[in-house]
Amino acid sequence: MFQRDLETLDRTRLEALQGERLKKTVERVYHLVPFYRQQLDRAGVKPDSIQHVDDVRRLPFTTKADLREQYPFGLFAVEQEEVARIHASSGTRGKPTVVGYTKGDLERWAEVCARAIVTAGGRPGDVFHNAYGYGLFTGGLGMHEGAQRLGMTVIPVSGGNRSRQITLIRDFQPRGIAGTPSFILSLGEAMIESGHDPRKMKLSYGIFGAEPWSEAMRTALEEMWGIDALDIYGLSEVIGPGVSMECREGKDGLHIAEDHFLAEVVDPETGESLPEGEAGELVFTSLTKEAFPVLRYRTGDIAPLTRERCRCGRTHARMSRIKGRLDDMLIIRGVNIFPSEVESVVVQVEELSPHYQVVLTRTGAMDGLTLEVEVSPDWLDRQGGMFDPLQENSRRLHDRIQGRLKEALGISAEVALKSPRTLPRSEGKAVRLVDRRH
Ligand code: DLL
Repeated sequence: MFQRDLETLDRTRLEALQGERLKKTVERVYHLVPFYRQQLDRAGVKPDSIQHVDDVRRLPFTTKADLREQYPFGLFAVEQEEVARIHASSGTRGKPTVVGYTKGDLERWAEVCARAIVTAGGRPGDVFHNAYGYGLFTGGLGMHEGAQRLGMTVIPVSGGNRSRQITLIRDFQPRGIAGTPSFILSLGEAMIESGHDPRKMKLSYGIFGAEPWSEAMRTALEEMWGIDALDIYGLSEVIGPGVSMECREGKDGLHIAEDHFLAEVVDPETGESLPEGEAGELVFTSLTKEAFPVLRYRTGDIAPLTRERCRCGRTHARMSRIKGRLDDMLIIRGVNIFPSEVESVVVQVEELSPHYQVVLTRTGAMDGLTLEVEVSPDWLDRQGGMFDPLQENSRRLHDRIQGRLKEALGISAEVALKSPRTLPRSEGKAVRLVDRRH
């Protein structure tokens, strides 16, 4: 472990530490951020009434909309001169959200990322291929500084340019690789196409996140690369990558860095706290941030939490793999569906490549769903090399997938089989959902 004392702190002491830090955070934002003072006053919460970690439940929520309204620097708790770095979300769903870090924040961020890398099996001295995008996105620089802090040899390759990445992996033989699961999958595919075997590289572990992915995708990535594939979670508003990380020993949920981030799960509709083990919206309160503290930030991400002891010895609570984002949840004829549930079906059908998009359509007043997915090059070769959707084997495959989707999701979805390499490949976060209703 990178910080054994902190990562295995017994829960009574951990909660006492969280309580202390929570109190300081609330005091800090009350005095330094007018928005939070107003929110706390409105909720009738006096900072000195915060005594215990459970008092977090009395605090008002903060939402993405609040962040947008305070664009760009309204929620910063330090003067601009003290902000050492700015990151921002891409703003694909509206105005970008901007976050800031003091020097101290950057150090703590590097620490939680170093922790995460060790949790995945990384060691000082490893060559580390970092294929998260560098720039305003937190993935590249966040993991970079964590790896550096750990004492690794970092390759800051960023996303994109597959052929260059393949050369670097072959020449430098990294032990660890990091990137979005969809990009690393397409990288492996490109490597195989260029006549090289990803399994023959020295890679031993992969740190994959920044987008939802499934257990079936884990198996596919592990088999493709001959590695252990581990899940990392985070969001810019809370810090970036390093909020939680799955351990190599357990591969069963992601340990939250609870000494820095206080996690809750609430009912997305009512905001009520949910009991341990029940899936709901993750909510985080930062406990050590200076420039951009957040109180009860509603992530929109759906997962349950558990405090059950993990075999790796870490005492920090675990969240499960993220099922999906609330904004990506589809309601088709009354049934709730996340694109990641579709992925589980796709990855398990041998005749398909794990490249897919879920397309929302509307006929009249009815919403419908079409799965666009590529057939695998191997399967196509066996059919004679030309893809013909009307050919009997194609039709049979089509019907089989439709049946599986119905079983797995409980609704009838359209299936559109595609030739290999016709759907867009991701350079970073994959676009799984395409809305063609309008
Ligand atoms: O994606 C931070 C990050 C970088 C995490 C690298 C992991 C690795 P944002 O761009 O602000 O930050 O996007 C945050 O991405 O609210 C989730 O919806 C989604 N997300 C992040 N990690 C995972 C994951 C980074 N492991 C948003 N599984 C979050 C599922 C994830 N979704």
